[in-house]
Amino acid sequence: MGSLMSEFERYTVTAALPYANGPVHIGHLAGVYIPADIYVRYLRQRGKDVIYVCGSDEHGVPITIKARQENVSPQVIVDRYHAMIKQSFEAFGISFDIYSRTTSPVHYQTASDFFLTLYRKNEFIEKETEQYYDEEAQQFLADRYITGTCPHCGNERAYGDQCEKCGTSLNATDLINPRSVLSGKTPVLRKTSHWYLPLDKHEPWLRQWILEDHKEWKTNVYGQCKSWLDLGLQPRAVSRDLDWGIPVPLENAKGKVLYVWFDAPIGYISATKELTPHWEKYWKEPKTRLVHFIGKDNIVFHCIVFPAMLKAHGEYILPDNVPANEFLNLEGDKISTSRNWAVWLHEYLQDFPGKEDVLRYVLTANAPETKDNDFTWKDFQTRNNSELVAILGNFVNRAMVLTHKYYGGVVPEVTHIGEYETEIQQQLETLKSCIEDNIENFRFRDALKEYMNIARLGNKYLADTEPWALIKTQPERVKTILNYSLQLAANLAILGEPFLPFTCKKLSQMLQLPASLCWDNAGEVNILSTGHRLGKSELLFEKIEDAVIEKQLEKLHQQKQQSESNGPTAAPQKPAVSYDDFSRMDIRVGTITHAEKVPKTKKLLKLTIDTGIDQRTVVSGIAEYFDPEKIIGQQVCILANLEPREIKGIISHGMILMAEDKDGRLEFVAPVTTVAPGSQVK
Ligand code: B3M
Ligand code: ZN
Repeated sequence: MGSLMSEFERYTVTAALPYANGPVHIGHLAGVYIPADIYVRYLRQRGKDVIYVCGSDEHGVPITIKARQENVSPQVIVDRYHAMIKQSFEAFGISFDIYSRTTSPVHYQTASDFFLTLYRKNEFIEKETEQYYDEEAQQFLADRYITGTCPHCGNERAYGDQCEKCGTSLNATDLINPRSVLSGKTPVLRKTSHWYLPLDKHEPWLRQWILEDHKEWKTNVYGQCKSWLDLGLQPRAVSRDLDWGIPVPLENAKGKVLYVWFDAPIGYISATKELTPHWEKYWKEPKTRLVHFIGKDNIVFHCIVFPAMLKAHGEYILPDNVPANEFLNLEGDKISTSRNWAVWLHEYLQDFPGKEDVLRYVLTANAPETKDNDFTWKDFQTRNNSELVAILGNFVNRAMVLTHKYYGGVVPEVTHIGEYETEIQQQLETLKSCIEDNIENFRFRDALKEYMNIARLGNKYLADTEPWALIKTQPERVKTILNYSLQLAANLAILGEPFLPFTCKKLSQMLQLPASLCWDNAGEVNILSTGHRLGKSELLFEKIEDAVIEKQLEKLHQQKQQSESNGPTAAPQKPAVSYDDFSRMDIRVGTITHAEKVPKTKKLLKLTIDTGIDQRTVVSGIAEYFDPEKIIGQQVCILANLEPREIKGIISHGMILMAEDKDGRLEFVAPVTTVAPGSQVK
């Protein structure tokens, strides 16, 4: 056993609280919930006192934005997605001891009390700043409620916290032409006052605690903390002007709620309170190991802000480790909810019933532990077919089937222990301790690899000794071979439980293993006693065909296309014009009578238009979209009284009106049925 483990008497394991503003996808599972689940299942198997807590994060702007989009209250949104997320996790065997939510009364109480404790201890500073306020909607605007032009790239739809086009992170006051998402009006700056956690004050001990005392943290985590600390910490506001959240529990705080990142991590504590009356020992005793599993975008909150809150409070332990993962991509592209580029768990469960472990396996084998990683359906298929089916499933199946065939399903005796058997015993011990070491150090991919090596060892043993050939000539030897093979299968059932809980349960039933067996029984070749009767043999995995994979790929691309055509495709409205402005424009229907490419240009066509008043020449930038021959006779709308311009030596007399989508594709604007040339557009 690793020395790490023995220091601690109990474990509090948390997994990041997902926002209840949408369903969960494979990125969530791979980054946070599966690794935490493996760790916790392992600890339980080792008889440790461990709790695994999680719940839905139900406050914050992501929720209110979703609610606005659907025109329902935030409560409707969180109720819907909380139920959905909880169900998906359960179905994948994520074995939380409690899955709570931050709208629970216990959490309201816990978070308010936490705030009050810090307030009374003078751990906050109060500061007045100017923030954007929507006078029509009569409320302060969260960053996501302000759009405007990005000062860096000119994108007209940048948000108050970030421009998604060029990726720059912004302050709302950086935006050119800011507009409120609520009313479309220009917001005004108004004074508002908030409570801040002075992180700068905590910097010295944070530096020591992270950079000196926790050099063992994962490099990505340690590195991010170091750059934050090196930049110098600033006070951070812990309240917001919003109408959705936990009210700031002070008299003079009307309209103010706790900032979502203040209340959410306290959710871990509230969930523990809901779970057990003995919650305090999981949060206050130094012999408890607190471990936060999160994604990389949450590192600063869990390594710097929350620890500062815990320290300021004074009664709590600090996290001993924060094994954050990087991101999982999908088919070479970032997973994105808004672009619907994701494999949603509730859909996977429908499309692949009974294959929960296959996804657990693939996401662990390919986990983004040290760098961003890619999930592809092809890899999913290969790992299923050539690893789960061909290695693990195949080995177990051969051991079971042969035992049923030769010995009526009863474990045969060991007749003689040869060199090969001794070797197997030794390798098994080594592999088991490698699995332990890897799990204890949060290297779950490697742990899974070592686990699969046990099945590889078994396959090799059978292939090398060929019991099906020996049964005629050396029947006594075959008894030993199958006994050892079954012992390996039993080891697979125990040691694989953290990774593949459903499969291992099935395997345990096939082997009729007593429920009392646990981790410490593994690593040995005496789990099954001679004469023990096996259960029925079944296949653990089945092959996944190409057609199934193609269907998923198709679905993925369709999903994305659909979201693109539903998505916000229109450019924002231009400033108002008067009717007079409009009526000065002479727009009429004309017919193209002649068209040719303008030499030495890519985009330009020279058109002759019958406008009903004359035949005139117009140069138009549509050559990339239209073939000159094919547009003769096409009716178009033309702005006839646009001042003539010279383009590439040709006088262009008017402008053809085109419809242009957000990707720059062009289409003629024309009457639905043919009208007389010269008809006016009003
Ligand atoms: N809900 C952010 C996220 O899903 C947030 C995590 C809270 S953990 C206390 O990325
Ligand atoms: Zn930009």
